[in-house]
Amino acid sequence: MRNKSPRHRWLSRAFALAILIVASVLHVTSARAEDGYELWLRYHPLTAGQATIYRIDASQLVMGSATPTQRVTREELQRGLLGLLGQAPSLSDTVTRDGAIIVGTPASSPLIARLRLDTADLGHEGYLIRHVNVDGHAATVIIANDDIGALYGAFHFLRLLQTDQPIAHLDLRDSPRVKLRVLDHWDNLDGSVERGYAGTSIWDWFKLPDWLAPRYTDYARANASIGINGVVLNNVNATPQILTPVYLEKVAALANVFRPYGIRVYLSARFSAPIEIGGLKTADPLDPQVQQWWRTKAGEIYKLIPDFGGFLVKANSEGQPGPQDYGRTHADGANMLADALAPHGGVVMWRAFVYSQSASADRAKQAYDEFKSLDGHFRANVLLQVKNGPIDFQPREPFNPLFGAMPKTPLMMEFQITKEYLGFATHLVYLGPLYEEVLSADTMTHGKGSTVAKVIDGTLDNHTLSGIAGVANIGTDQNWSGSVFNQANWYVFGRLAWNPTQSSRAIADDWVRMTFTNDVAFVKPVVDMMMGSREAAVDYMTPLGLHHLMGPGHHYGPAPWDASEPRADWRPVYYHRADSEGIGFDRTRSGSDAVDQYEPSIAAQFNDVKQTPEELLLWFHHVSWDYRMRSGQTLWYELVAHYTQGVDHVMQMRETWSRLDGYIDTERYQQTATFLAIQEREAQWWRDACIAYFQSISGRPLPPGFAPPQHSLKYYESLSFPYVPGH
Ligand code: BDP
Repeated sequence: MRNKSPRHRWLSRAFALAILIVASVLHVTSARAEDGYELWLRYHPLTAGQATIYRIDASQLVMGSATPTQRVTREELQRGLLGLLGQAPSLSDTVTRDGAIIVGTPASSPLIARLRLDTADLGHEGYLIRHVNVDGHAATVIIANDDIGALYGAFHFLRLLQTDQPIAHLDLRDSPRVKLRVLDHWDNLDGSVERGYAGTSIWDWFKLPDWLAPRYTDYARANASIGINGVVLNNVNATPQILTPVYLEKVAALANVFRPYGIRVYLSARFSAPIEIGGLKTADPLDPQVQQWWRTKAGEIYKLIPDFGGFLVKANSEGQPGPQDYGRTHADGANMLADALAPHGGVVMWRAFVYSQSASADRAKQAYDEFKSLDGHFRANVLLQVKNGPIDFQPREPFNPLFGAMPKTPLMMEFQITKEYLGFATHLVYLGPLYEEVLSADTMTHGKGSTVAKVIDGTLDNHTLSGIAGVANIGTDQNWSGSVFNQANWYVFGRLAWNPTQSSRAIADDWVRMTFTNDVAFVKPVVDMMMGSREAAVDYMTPLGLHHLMGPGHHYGPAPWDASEPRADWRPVYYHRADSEGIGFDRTRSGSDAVDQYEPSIAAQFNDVKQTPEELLLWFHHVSWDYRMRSGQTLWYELVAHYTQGVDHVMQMRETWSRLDGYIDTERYQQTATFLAIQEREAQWWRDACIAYFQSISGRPLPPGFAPPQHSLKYYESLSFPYVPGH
């Protein structure tokens, strides 16, 4: 701790007192109605009941407003300080009293330059926040090398206030570890959102470019507050129209709104666009006319959007066109687009989520099989975007074996934020632990400690280009994400994208405080509830390494019996392989040998049923129903126990929530209570349907002490859902 002069101490106390008085005058009950629109940027008065002493005189804000980013930074601080402390700060060029907040860059502010603080390690987006003395006055500075860093710093500072942190002696510096921190919107031009459960698309394409909904600005604020610096506006199952002049004008209008917030726009590009909107006969990446078409298109885009980010491409996957249609490789396709973008500084995010038209022996192996050998064949401005697991955003998957296996290629993580496989809008499932589990997984490819986080932040193989993407859960719902708790998944994604080594619990703690209240009697149980929620979903949906048991097409609810899909590898029965003897997908050396896509020591572990973590048992092994688990119980017993435990956990979450009535506004409280009731009912449905089905296969009696399913298997099989959202 720094030494403080007696005068300074006296002043600090005086401010503390002053602010406490203001705060107590402004004290309002937390029980006002809210609709969730403000997200975590909820600058409501900090209550006098809190123990914090706000040693800050918010009445003086010393900062410039010469650039758009400086202006939005100033607006955000004014809005935040007014809301939180009840005082509108005055703007000033000089520090005339203690407690001022000084914001800017050494280049834009002589005052900041004079402080000579070391900003060398902050890079373009980093910042430092520090308690300093300026002309005899105590002040807080938020300094960066570029305006955008100062905006990020301002949001960090506001977060400290919002979460009740001491701010009197700040000395912190932070900068992002990952370069591209991107939200992927699976939004269609007709306003629908693929796998969207929060209303329709927030992009009002029809009224763009003229009408710029205020929501676009709030969206940009929210993203900037957690460090997101890129957005892909349209679905990976892309229509070529987005690349036509009419739509590019609209895209440019959105880019203009986002630019001050440090956010670049990207587009999903349909590989066959040269045919569909270019009038060419082919989209062959080696055809000079095709190459020229993309170069011209890139030039056209950059004329409108000079900081355009680049293209995201889903090629030769689930029926999408791609280079393989012409006998070319994924590298040929990606490089052709990369060459068109390179002169303008754009990148290609090429997806590794591919699988061929004809179902293979093990779909889990396909991405690795297709891409591993292409390592070293991509241009420098190509990132390979890899889903976290080898199948498809399931409640639990082992990490994708491509992580660590392509050292010469920057691998970009793709997480799903929208809960396509985790209960849509209504289930309370905090995805922080899922993301953290994947990011902290050790690939072992460069010895111990070769975590997935180090692969994607580029440090493991010295890549300067790095990225992480999350499939957005945002729509026109007033609360943006379909439920208040789903906002936490957007939030934690951004925070982990900034620094993938953070703890998801600490992030949940921040989110709860910012979103609801700092009252620990509320914060603690809610954070606990969030932290346990993902494991609960794994338990009531797909315990012990099971996966892909959901309803066909729409993915709502359980359907482990389903064999209706046209492709074998879209059917649950393909994945669980239950028969009278046992259950699970044999991916060992005597099965599909997917284990050998991992580094040898990990492969050996997964290959050995005794060494495989039980949470992934049925992912890698087909075992007998009577297989002895570590608990000494049979697999059949443990399966039923896990399904039951999942439902019990949801009951506990409801119970916890029922004790928290009165801590927050009625609106958000009630909606969460109702959604938890839906979740409990659906968790019970998952459990009962899966147990009924697996019992019909295993022929085993229900272990004693467990309730039988509420309905017959026939009943569960008879349910059909023609109008599920997001499909
Ligand atoms: C699957 C979704 C599908 C997406 C696909 C993808 O069900 O809607 O198009 O992922 O990521 O999980 O391309």
